[in-house]
Amino acid sequence: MSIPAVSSRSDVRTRTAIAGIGVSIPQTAISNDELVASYNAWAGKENARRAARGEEPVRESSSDFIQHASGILNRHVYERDGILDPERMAPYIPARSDEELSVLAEFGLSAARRALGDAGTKAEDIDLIICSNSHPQRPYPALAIEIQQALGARGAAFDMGLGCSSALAALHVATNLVRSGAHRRILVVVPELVTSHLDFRDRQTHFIFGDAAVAFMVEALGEREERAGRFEIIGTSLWTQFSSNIRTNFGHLSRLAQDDPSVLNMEGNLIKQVGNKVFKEVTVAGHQFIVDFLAGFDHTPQTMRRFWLHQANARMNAMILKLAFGEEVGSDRAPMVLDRLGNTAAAGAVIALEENHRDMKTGEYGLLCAFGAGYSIGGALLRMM
Ligand code: CO8
Repeated sequence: MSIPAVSSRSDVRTRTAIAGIGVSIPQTAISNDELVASYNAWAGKENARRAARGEEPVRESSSDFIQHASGILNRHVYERDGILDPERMAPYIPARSDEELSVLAEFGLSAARRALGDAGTKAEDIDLIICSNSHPQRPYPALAIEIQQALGARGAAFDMGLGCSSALAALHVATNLVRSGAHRRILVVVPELVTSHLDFRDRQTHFIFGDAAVAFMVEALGEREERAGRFEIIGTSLWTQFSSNIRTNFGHLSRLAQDDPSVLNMEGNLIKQVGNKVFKEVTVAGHQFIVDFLAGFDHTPQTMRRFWLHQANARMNAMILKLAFGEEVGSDRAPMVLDRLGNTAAAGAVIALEENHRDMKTGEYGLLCAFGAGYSIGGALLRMM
């Protein structure tokens, strides 16, 4: 896998800052033991059916494996009962009418309002909203426009996405739109209801994901303006290379591939991955991206006070940092939220940032970096003002 030189510093025009961050985590949670018990109950019934047909049985899942392989102990979910019901193995989220606020708009708004509060900004002062996530609710109307209307923001709004790098991709776009002078204040909203798209009957992936929404405000800074406790965005970058190792095929064409296009069969249309290949490839690509990206700003991993990395797998992050640093890096330098929240897709790195920055001193640097399907990697170099 080749990682071409990442874009380095551009001609700095308008300076930019992350003016506020909001996080919304559902209250209900599922432990590894609960998840494994429901999977194994389903597997028991499934294997009785398979035995009757002379088919290979599915293997049981285990909490020990999950904890050892991923570092995940628990995940928070939008709706828990349906997931744990071996007859259903999916959250139950009732349909809403077109007149009601849609589920993902509501979820995103809960984080957006917190980001506005944190930034001390009124909705009418936002001039662009970008909704960016790995599991969008629908193609149109854009969820961002629904959020814009619910907040009472002016200007425009649009949706975009780049797998688990969606928040970083939107930060890259927003930063450069503010830098160029096209917009002054952009709200990025990232609602990740990943359990809606997860196959809880797939032993490889059933334990990985949780739900969370985040939002953050990207704002123009004056030429010499410093805002204590906020981050200046020094630079951002994206890298992509096509891979089907993490993939979902769900889309409008899914129904047409079936004999009866009026009934949607989700078989083959949920999240799937070749986990061990992804693991190997992201460790190489991730550490190289980090080293090259920072070098573009005359920085090294050693000059970073903190790393807020994508929260997919604790072992994976440890390995990426060991390759980048040449030594083990502790949790103070690279905090994890994955143990209690699971992989919350594009929200994870931003949650790590929100929870772990208040002790940073003026002038210290940190790297926000996400890895995702695509493959994709996004990075942002931040300086505490
Ligand atoms: N319970 C018990 N045993 C299990 C289970 C389970 N639930 N699942 C698998 N096993 C068994 C397997 O059957 C196998 O046993 P055997 O050798 O007897 O056949 C053994 O465990 C090992 O299987 P794997 O090799 O599949 O397991 P891993 O050690 O690789 O762990 C993980 C699986 C945790 C999924 C791991 O591969 C992983 O985390 N991979 C990284 C991918 C990832 O993080 N995915 C998350 C979603 S994608 C994402 O967030 C971004 C990824 C970044 C991509 C960007 C690239 C540049």
